[in-house]
Amino acid sequence: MSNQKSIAANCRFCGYQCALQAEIVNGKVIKVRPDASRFPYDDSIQARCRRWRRVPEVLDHPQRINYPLKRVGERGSGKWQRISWEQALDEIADRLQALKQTYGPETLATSIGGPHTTFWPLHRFMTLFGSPNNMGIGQICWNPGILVNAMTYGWPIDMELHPDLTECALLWGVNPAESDNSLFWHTIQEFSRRGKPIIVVDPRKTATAKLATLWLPVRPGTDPVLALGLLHVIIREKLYNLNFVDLWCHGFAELEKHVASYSPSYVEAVTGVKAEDVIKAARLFAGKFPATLYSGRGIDQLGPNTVPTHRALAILRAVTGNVDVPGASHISEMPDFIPEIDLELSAQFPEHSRRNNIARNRLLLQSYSGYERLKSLTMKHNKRLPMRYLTSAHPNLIWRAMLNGEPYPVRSMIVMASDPLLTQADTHLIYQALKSLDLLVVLELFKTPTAMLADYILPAAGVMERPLMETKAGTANIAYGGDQAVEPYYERRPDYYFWREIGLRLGQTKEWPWKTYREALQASLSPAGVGWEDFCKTGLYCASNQYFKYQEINPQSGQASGFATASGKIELYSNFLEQLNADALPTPKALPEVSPSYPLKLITGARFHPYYASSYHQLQEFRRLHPHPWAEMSSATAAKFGLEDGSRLWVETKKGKARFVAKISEMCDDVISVEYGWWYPEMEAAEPSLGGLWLSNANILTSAEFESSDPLIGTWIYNGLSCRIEKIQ
Ligand SMILES: Nc1nc2c(c(=O)[nH]1)N[C@H]1C(S)=C(S)[C@@H](COP(=O)(O)OP(=O)(O)OC[C@H]3O[C@@H](n4cnc5c(=O)[nH]c(N)nc54)[C@H](O)[C@@H]3O)O[C@H]1N2
Ligand SMILES: Nc1nc2c(c(=O)[nH]1)N[C@H]1C(S)=C(S)[C@@H](COP(=O)(O)OP(=O)(O)OC[C@H]3O[C@@H](n4cnc5c(=O)[nH]c(N)nc54)[C@H](O)[C@@H]3O)O[C@H]1N2
Ligand code: SF4
Ligand SMILES: [Mo]
Repeated sequence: MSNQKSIAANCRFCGYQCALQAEIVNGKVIKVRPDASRFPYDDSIQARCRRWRRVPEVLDHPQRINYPLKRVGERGSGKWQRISWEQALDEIADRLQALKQTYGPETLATSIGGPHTTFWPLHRFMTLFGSPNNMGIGQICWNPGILVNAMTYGWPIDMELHPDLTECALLWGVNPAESDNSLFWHTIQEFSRRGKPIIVVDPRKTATAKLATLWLPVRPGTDPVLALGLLHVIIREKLYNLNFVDLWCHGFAELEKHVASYSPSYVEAVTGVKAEDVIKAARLFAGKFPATLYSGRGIDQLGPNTVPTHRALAILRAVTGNVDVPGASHISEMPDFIPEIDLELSAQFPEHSRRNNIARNRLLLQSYSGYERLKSLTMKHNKRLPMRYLTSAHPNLIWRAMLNGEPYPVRSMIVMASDPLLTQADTHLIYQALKSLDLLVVLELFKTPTAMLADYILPAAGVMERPLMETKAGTANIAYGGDQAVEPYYERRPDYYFWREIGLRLGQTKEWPWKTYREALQASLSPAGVGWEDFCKTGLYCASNQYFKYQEINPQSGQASGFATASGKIELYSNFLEQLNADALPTPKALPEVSPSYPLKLITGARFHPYYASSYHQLQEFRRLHPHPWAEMSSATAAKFGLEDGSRLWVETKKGKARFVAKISEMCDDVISVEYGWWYPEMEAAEPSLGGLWLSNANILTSAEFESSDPLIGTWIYNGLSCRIEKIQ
């Protein structure tokens, strides 16, 4: 007799984690449907989403990895032997121990990517192992906004968009129509239906921009100039919030002087946005209250221009009084549950290991010293940011250390839920680096191009097979998630299992008290006074947002608590940056030159459905819906190069070339926007093909050279590179 039941669980094919009911027969999910009884649920979101229906298919996809695999042939030859978890863990632990003895703990690096799984077990392991070389995408995703807002406001802020409360929305380099087809996008549509003004800053007229009252087609990478132009108009026309600026902002006079030269006509010349639109946008944004300002990866990936852009946007919110105001933003709180920083055991990370960071403290902010400086501010309000992600190593230095042993040899890497060959910059460099390793371990759902080069591939438990608890890395008092629906299929295990087992084998005996991932999550939630089962029932733990907290009187000092900065105010003029010998006011940096041989500007990586970075290319329905890697361009640009919709073309930069299919879109002229994450899982899972890695992979075109990255965070350029194109006959 079949054993049938229905279990509450969540989708995790994007960060929204929609509530589902899973129908289980004999331990396998045969069907899922939306579950209206739990958070987050929205039938109109699920009606439009193509991903959740594919849960049963992904769970038992023929290409899933089900057992630990050990390489038996040459690296990359595609020859594998199935082994037991015990054997895999014992062998990996032995090899890590031997490498550590020879080279020191820094010889182990790790790689993470988007938030597909919980990072803190990896970070906890690395802390205890003694290596500072956890590496990810922090420099170009999340960290710039977190670090800049923390130094400007004393803590990161969460943006708000309420159709009732908010009066204007400025969306800067963010395209939720493709990247967040859930609540945020839904709210923007509602906002637009109500006739409220939306301003979108994006070189492409995206589906989000199509809803806008005003679309500002900025030339890639010129954003700080545009933002300073808006500030110029707002200050010149006295549209700022005088009272708030007087009481709560530091350095207005310096700012006023600083933006004086960013006249609308100058801004037009640099950014391509018409002077009259610069004025219109400034008046619209400053003329409505409350107004919200969201930004996305469009500005996180501008190399040295990312920090000045974030700073200018932080200032734009401040001078218009849109900080800690319902409908605009709130300064978030530390969680009631155990924060990420404690789960990482960062307090135990020894000083000598910190000093051994691979950048040798050359980064001013994304470094242990930068972190400590920032912590001395946030601690004024008793708050601590997560440490490991905000100090994560610069990938370019890791790849180089693998190849040349400088500043020390990095001989091994553990890759979890990421695919560096497709999603990190400079594929050729990464390929050489991975090939040179003594030990490469990959925890994966699928045999990705990176996994194809591994010594061991370990089968990870994915959606429905493990519990979920998402937490904004401990920067806010919110957790959402739910339980697993089934035991992992075959011999898959949650990532947590791997880190704990390796940790135990390497002597980390006291620090892994929780046997299962569920127990670990339960323990981390317990200070909030919520049991795991209650949490799973609702799918959400959060406290209500508080506003105008800076006005609250601190009982000890008898004074308003203000902002956790050196001046106690929002720092328009940044004392923090001044102390680091960096620009105290946002100052645009030179853009990569447009040369006659590379006359076009390149965007690599604007999001598109139904894929998610390098994921889901195995699903035939998705491939039918979206069969080609597009290179978008305006009709004028296409005409210049004899291209039309569907033409095949090479896109080439100084780093290399890759092929795409032309798609004519409304966007800035002389700009090419290529999709990223493309590979072909149906092609051979071995060298030389590596699943079609070398065909249409956008990161063949990019580079993250440390020396030309931003000196504070290490941000490199994905948007605004110089390129050329050529029709494939
Ligand atoms: N050129 C360019 N490059 C970019 C970007 C860009 O805009 N342009 N964007 C960058 C950004 S913001 C990000 S976040 C990264 C994303 O980069 P990645 O995170 O590397 O890419 P994904 O395809 O999202 O996920 C990688 C792998 O995670 C696996 N996976 C999913 N769930 C689990 C799990 O629970 N456990 C384990 N072990 N594996 C799992 C999937 O099978 C998939 O192969 O790309 C970055 N790279
Ligand atoms: N479908 C899908 N959804 C995803 C992902 C995915 O891979 N696929 N990835 C997830 C991840 S990891 C992240 S970080 C988020 C990112 O979410 P978003 O930030 O919304 O994503 P992007 O599409 O990378 O960037 C937004 C916009 O920036 C624009 N842009 C490019 N260059 C510039 C520039 O120089 N200036 C300005 N102002 N804009 C520019 C692009 O045209 C694009 O429309 O999405 C998440 N959601
Ligand atoms: S929006 Fe779609 S992909 Fe994202 S969690 Fe919900 S159902 Fe899954
Ligand atoms: Mo990301």
